[in-house]
Amino acid sequence: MSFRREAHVPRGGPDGGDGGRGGDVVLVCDASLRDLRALRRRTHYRAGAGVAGHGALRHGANGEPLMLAVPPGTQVTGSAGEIEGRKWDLVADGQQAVVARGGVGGRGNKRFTSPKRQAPHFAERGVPGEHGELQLELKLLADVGLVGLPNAGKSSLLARLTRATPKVAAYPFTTLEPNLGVLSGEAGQVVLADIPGLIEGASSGAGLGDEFLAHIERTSLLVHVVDLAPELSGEPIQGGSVGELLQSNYALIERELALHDDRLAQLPRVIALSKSDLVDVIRAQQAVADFSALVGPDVPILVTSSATGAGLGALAVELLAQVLAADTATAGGQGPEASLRIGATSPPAGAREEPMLADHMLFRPGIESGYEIEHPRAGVFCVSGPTVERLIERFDLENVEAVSYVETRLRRLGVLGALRAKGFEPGDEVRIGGDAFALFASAKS
Ligand SMILES: Nc1nc2c(ncn2[C@@H]2O[C@H](COP(=O)(O)OP(=O)(O)OP(=O)(O)O)[C@@H](O)[C@H]2O)c(=O)[nH]1
Ligand SMILES: [Mg+2]
Repeated sequence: MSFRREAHVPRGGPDGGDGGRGGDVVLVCDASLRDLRALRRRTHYRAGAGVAGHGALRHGANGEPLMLAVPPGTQVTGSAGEIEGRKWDLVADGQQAVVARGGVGGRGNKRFTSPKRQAPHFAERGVPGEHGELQLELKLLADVGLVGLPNAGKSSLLARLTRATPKVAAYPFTTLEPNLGVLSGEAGQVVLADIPGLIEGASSGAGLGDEFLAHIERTSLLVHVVDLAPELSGEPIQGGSVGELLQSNYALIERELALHDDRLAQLPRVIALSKSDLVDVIRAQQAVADFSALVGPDVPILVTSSATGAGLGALAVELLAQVLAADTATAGGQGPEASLRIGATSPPAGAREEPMLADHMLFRPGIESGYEIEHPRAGVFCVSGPTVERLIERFDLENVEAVSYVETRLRRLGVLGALRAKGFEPGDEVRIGGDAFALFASAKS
């Protein structure tokens, strides 16, 4: 609140400027980041506060927004406060999510002038900004997931197809954490994810469990790696033939995938029959015939060897073709979403509760004008409702002029009329959002 005071300008009039907005807290997707480590050091973050308005109609500056960089693949969930339950999914470089909005500034007294009120001696308070807690989860963003039994040769394939250097060893569960690698072709790049081996019962926790499958939930293609020589890794061929063992190994993994997540089980497949250098051509050919009878003509089946390099070129061509074709199919005239390649990495709409994409999130306080009146005892009325409570919060009710302004607003909202209908008399006490004050206004509008 301010009045112009200057020599030779008597009755300069109100000149209080508005307060500035509080800054927003914004998460920005930064492709140069790989993890959330930078956010470990601090737990509290706040954006800049808006500056109070000044005399001479100077508005206060807006608060600086706080920009926090997160890596692609970060999923964000509001877990407390006003932002509870909101979700964002940051996948593309430069994408932004306003996770908590700054409050709006209060208006200076100049704004409350009217023909009747030429010198308002009150101003409005600013509204507090949003606050709350966020949970940040990083999920790998890969186009292709490698799945199979432990020791099937998944990490060896990743190492041969990309420049990644995952640990490879002749025992199960060599891979404990997912590894990523980039396969480059002329038409583009495809990110491959190698994950730990699955075993029977993984979906209920056996072996390393199936939690890491979350990392390949957003892939668009799975390579199911089947070891052509399981007996050399110590798997007994009991009773049945090698062919039957290969098929039952395949079925076991497929079952675990389906138990983990139906969508994962629905993804397109490529079958890689690995370690072909360890078996004769007859066995490899027989396996191809058996698998194609099982899965039909739409699933490519490739015989590969990470030792000799056989079949790896064909596998690379197949992966590049399938993933890049899926990308262009989804990018076809679908606007910005598809060009971010979200189409290729996120589940189809309706398949599951899909988090909103950061670009499309916009939250405004709902305009809810409802209110309720209670009349606990003679001479006392309690009014509750978001709009009236917000109105009261923003003014100093010790200030007679501010109360008179509030009265006018209450009358327009119909609150005074409603109070009268309940037996309100001028001078009765009115309680709104923790404040109690006497209202003398009549209900005339
Ligand atoms: N001869 C031969 N050996 C292979 C081939 N591919 C993988 N191996 C061997 O098989 C063993 C397991 O290979 P990995 O690539 O670690 O298998 P994995 O599927 O990643 O295994 P986990 O991470 O334990 O699930 C290693 O001893 C590899 O050297 C291949 O094409 N030919
Ligand atoms: Mg491995």
